Amino acid sequence: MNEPTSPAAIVHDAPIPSSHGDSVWGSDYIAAVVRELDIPYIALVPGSSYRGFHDSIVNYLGNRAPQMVLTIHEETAVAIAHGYAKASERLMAAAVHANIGLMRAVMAVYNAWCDRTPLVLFGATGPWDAMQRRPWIDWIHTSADQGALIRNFTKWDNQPGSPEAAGEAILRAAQIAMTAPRGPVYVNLEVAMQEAKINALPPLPDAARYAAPPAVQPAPDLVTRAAKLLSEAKRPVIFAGRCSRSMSAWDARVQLAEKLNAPVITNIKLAASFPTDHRLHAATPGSYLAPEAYELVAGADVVLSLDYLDLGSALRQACNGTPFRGQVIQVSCDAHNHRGWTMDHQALPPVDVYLMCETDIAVPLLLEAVRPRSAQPEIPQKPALPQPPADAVSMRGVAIAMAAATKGIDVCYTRFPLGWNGNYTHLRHPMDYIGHDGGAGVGSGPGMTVGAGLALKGTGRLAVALMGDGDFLMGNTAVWTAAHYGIPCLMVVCNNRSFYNDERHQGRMAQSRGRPVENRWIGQRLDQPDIDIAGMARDMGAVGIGPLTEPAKVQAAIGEGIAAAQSGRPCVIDARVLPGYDNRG
Ligand SMILES: Cc1ncc(C[n+]2csc(CCOP(=O)(O)OP(=O)(O)O)c2C)c(N)n1
Ligand SMILES: [Mg+2]
Repeated sequence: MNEPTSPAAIVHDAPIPSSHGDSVWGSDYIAAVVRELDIPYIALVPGSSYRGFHDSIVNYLGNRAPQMVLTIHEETAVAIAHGYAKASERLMAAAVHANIGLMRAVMAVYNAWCDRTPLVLFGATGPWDAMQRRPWIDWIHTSADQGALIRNFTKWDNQPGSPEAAGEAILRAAQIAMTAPRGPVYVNLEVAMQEAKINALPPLPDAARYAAPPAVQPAPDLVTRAAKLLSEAKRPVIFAGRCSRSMSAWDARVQLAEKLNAPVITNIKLAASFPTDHRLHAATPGSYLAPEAYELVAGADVVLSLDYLDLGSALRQACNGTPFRGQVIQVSCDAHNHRGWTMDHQALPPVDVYLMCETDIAVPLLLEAVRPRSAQPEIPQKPALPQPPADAVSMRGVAIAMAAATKGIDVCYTRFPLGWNGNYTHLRHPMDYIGHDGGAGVGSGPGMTVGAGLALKGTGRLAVALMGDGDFLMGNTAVWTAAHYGIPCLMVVCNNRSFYNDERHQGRMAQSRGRPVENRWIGQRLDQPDIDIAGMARDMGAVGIGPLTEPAKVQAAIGEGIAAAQSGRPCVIDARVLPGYDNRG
């Protein structure tokens, strides 16, 4: 699954053939340009602001390339495109209606932005010419500068004034989205422009001439300097951050770590970047630097960051707030996306050698240039894993059951719940895990899982999510989309019947203020009545299993869920886990 593959067929909502005659409309040209870009799917919630574009996809393109993927929430539409891109490294599109549809999509766009994931979002606005507006509705669904809603966290947006300009805008949008650091872009199609009859289809562009540029290469003298530092280091440490899903790039990272005998630290918010059971994998993958790695990092004389997430804070954390004294080699082009509205650039790390390129490009050059180091590092001991309770379902119990039920099966994890211990699952392949959602916007789990399932259909690898009940419930209607199109995926809901993360916050707040910790559940618990998550899944056409309350039944249930998903049906398992986190104190 390293190279782009042709998408496997999903259930096709096939239109009856439409005879085009001689008449064409603006949106026909727009749809035809989208087809040139080889965007396989467009996830959407419909709306009259883009009824012209919608008609062109169905009746001009025949609902193929792109094929519509209907969703019930705009956040889901964008999350599907986000998950699809993460699992395939291909561009997918989404479409949302007017200003209101865009308002619904906003959080998912922010997630994709923070996650440096490309997608093209199409939107529309009512007629800009006030004389053409229908009473009432066109007035409330027309905004000046609609793109402003998401401009602070998109790479580019545009409201083209003609079909030809829209064609150019779409080419530019795709090019920018796919240029590293990647991200979402927005093209807003004004309704009258879509619906205007045009005399003839303008010539279609040769999309290959508008592709993203080749990856930037680092200056050779910087590679030499970085290699010298690493070769001569006494205690080097590698932070493996944002990397691609390529197997050859994965192998090069492993070879570099082995040649240098350098410990490697990974982050659970990011996709798999290094085998977690390798002798050099140094610490529990978490959202924050694991305490067992503090000494290792604080004592490092050279740190190599492969576009690590929040390197600055990890170094500060390790050094207990004092300045990090080693040399830092940063491989990252992320600063091209750093702007003022959101602080998603994270803390500013000190850097001595800065290779401003993608990690996949720098690693093979460094591998070639470094001298082998034979000194064996001292790898910190990862904490022992807890025993699961025998009388109740727990996150630990689910992890053990999952490992047993997936033995010999290629799985792509699309989500781990917040309380997951990074040592519960070994990641041994770049496709074993696509990372979190980037913006920590709860509710992205189901949509991203369905998007990954769509990308993985027919590849032999199954999209599997372990997610919180809050995450599932906020984005649950993605299950219907998966059921409708026959998209294989398994969602195991670690259902503690609470927004438990925030119970912990309320507990700490109460403690610090000397107030009753016992009240921390108020305004947090999702019980009385308990929500029948498996029933919800069944009602949307998926296989629903549970609620599971007996530990002995979890493994068989997961096995059943995998079999259902492998047969093309999405499955949701409601595992009633005890509240509690296994990754933090
Ligand atoms: C859109 C959004 N709203 C609120 C939050 C704050 N928040 C962070 S975690 C969390 C609870 C998530 O619940 P669940 O998925 O069940 O996981 P649990 O906390 O129970 O482990 C909330 C509400 C958020 N991150 N995103
Ligand atoms: Mg919960």
